[in-house]
Amino acid sequence: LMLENALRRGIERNELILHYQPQIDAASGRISGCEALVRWEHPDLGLVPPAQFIPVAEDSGLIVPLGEWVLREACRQQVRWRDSAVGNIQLAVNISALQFRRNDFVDTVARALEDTGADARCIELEITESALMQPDDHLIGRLDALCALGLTLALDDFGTGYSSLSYLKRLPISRLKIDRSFVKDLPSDAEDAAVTSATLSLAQALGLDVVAEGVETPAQRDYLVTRGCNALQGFLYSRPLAAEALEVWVGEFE
Ligand code: G
Ligand code: G
Ligand code: MN
Ligand code: NA
Repeated sequence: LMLENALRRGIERNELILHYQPQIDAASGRISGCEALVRWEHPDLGLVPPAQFIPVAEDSGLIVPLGEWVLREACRQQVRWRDSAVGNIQLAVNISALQFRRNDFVDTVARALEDTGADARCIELEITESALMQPDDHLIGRLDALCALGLTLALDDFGTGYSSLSYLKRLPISRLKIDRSFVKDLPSDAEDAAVTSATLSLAQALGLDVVAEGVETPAQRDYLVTRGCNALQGFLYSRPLAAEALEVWVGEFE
């Protein structure tokens, strides 16, 4: 409860910040986008990682205002960057199941786009596989409504749930994100290699792009790219960076 109250105050006092982790387009070798990852700059505790406060935010319902702030800040950053050297890159925003299941979610997203003037085509919402486990027509209608706003959808943590082929086919998603746990022991671990290869074949068959997270070594990258992975994210390129640091990184990487 102490952490919950501190977090509530932290949100009000503007103590949240976003860091951005670059995603590299496999074909061009250039930055194609970033994943926005929230951090909490606590006045006494310093930089608190999301693993320590996202669960609290989810249990308390604070994830709703927190998630709305994250979405709006990512939209504002898209606007700031599009006329800079960083350019019109895509920003991916994590959406919690609790946010997505609210009836006002599509309106909240529409207002964020409208108020900030962000280019919807440069905003991607990452929804976890587990949040879409049993998608009924109502939830699929909600996904369709989000797509109608012009943004794109990615299925996060792919492989950790139990997606079936028929289920994937019904979802209006553009990308799968291979969970970092499957990338970690590539290429030597036979099971992880099987899961990632199968995911890449499945995605190709369904016309979906794939981004792999947790890419740390050239061997992991080569394994993934050889099998058709479209984009790569991980410490091999960069850890998540504050906006100004990302600008410097882009200048040095190009
Ligand atoms: O940045 P880091 O790798 O420490 O993130 C840890 C976890 O916190 C990740 O699983 C990530 O999905 C989650 N996370 C980070 N930022 C957000 C956010 O803005 N919203 C939600 N719902 N989860 C986030
Ligand atoms: O939501 P998710 O946990 O998938 O978000 C990405 C998390 O993974 C962040 O906490 C980020 O700091 C972390 N991360 C990003 N790239 C790497 C990587 O290459 N290796 C490892 N071990 N962690 C990473
Ligand atoms: Mn994510
Ligand atoms: Na993830």
